Amino acid sequence: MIRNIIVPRVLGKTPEEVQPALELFRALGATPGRDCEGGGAYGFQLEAPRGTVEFLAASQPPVSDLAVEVSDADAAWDIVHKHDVKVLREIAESPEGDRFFMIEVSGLRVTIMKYAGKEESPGIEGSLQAGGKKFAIVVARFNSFITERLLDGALLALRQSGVSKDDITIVRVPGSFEIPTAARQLAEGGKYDAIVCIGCLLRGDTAHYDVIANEVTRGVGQSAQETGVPHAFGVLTCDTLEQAIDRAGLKSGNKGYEAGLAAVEMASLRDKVAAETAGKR
Ligand code: DLZ
Repeated sequence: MIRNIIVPRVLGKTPEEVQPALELFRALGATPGRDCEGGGAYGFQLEAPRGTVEFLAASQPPVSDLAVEVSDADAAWDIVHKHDVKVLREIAESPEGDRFFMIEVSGLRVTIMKYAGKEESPGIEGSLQAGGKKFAIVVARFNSFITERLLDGALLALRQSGVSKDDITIVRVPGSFEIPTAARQLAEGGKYDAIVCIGCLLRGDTAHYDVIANEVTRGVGQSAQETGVPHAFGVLTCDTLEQAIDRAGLKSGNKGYEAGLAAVEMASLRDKVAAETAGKR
C-alpha cells in the first residue's frame, strides 16, 4: 500500500532561504523530485535511493533534525565545506566504527554518516570529485538570458567538484542546433574528460521545435557514443519562457548545475570502468 513517505520541513519563508540546503543535498547526490507551489508556500522534493523512517521511544529529542547515510563520509565532508553550512560536529568515528559529522544548513541540523560494516552493494559508481580533470562547456547564445544562467550553474557544479578554472573551456555557438557539431569536435580532440552541452529551445518561439529538439538530442547522444567521451545534456526544451526561467535557477533548481554534476560523475565513472575492464580481453 505505502509507496513513499514524505516528511515536510519548513526551512524558511522564501525559496531563497531553502536554496543552501537544496544545493548541498544535490551536491551530495540527491535527485530533484516534484516541485509544488500553493497558498504562498513552495515545496522542493529531493529523492534518495532509499529512505527510512525511524520512530523513537526516548526521553530526549534527537540531536539532529535529519540523518543522511552516505557511501563515503570523508568525501561528503569535503563536499559540505564548499557550501554555506555551519559545522556542529567535526568528522569522527564512533566506538562501533561509524564515521559521522554534524552540520547546520538553512537552519536544519543534519547528521551525515557512513555505517561501519555496511558494505556497498556491489557496483561501480562515479564520484563527484573531479580535481585535475578537464571539461568543455558548449553553450548556445540563442535565448542567452536563460543559457547564461545555466552556464553559471554548470560552472558552480564543476568548481564545487574541485575542477580548476584553468581546466574549463567555454565554447559559444549560435544556437542549440550547432551544439552537437562543436561538442563532437571537442570530444574528438581527446583533451576533455567530459563535455557539458547547454542550450534552450522554446516551443512557442521555434518553428520546427520538435525537429530541432530531436536533432540536438540525437547529435549529442551520438557524439557521446561514438567518441566515448561523456556528454551531459543541459539543453532545456520548454513550452514557455516561464518554464525555462524556473529550470534556470529558480523554482526547479538549475539544470545547468545538474548537467555539470552529471559530467563530473560520468567522467569519474568512465575512468573507473576503464580501470575495471583493462586487460580483461
Ligand atoms: C532559429 C532558432 C529558433 C527559431 N529558435 C531557437 C531556440 O529556441 N533555441 C535555440 O537554441 N536556437 C534557436 N534557433 C537557432 C538555431 O538553433 C540555429 O542556431 C540556427 O537555425 C542557425 O543554424
